[in-house]
Amino acid sequence: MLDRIDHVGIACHDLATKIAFYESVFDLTVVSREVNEEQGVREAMLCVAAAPGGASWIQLLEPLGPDTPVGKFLARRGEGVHHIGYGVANITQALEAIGARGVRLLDQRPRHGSMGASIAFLHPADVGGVLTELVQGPGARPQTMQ
Ligand code: V0V
Ligand code: CO
Repeated sequence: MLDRIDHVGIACHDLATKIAFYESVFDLTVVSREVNEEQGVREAMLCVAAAPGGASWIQLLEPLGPDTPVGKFLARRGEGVHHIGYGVANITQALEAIGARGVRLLDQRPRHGSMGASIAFLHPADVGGVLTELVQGPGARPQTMQ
């Protein structure tokens, strides 16, 4: 059901500072920058590798305010890994199957995600404390490093 690790989301206080860190220390490149009002984030995607199954990304997340998922996370835990996003072929089918197995769905239906993807979150308390995101990428999503 889970095809690959699409991205790892990392919460940070200042996006520009964190981008500069990942670029200078790891030679990564920002592929996309977006503000997602619905999710309460300003985010950047940095391409890690173009493996045969598709690229993966580091998603740097800065909150748009304190009363957002990432804002609350930063206040409670500080900077660090916020979620794991898994690539799925059919997000609607995956949600239905996972929900039927007793995991609470934070999103009953897919929402708009980075670079045109469809995304949906699973409750971390039902996944061993890991906020888990399902990602169905559109054909247009870049699969190579740029
Ligand atoms: C909160 N908790 C987490 C967590 N955030 N546990 C693991 N990982 C996280 N990231 C735990 C927290 O420690 C508490 O556990 C409990 O959940 C309630 O925390 P809270 O601060 O009161 O927060 P809530 O309940 O208001 O909201 C928590 C959830 C919320 C997970 C429900 O953050 C949410 O709906 N997240 C999904 C949307 C999201 O994260 N969007 C930003 C990324 P204890 O202390 O009770 O045990 S957007 C994105 O990834 C995009 C756009 C993309 O990929 O394209
Ligand atoms: Co994400």
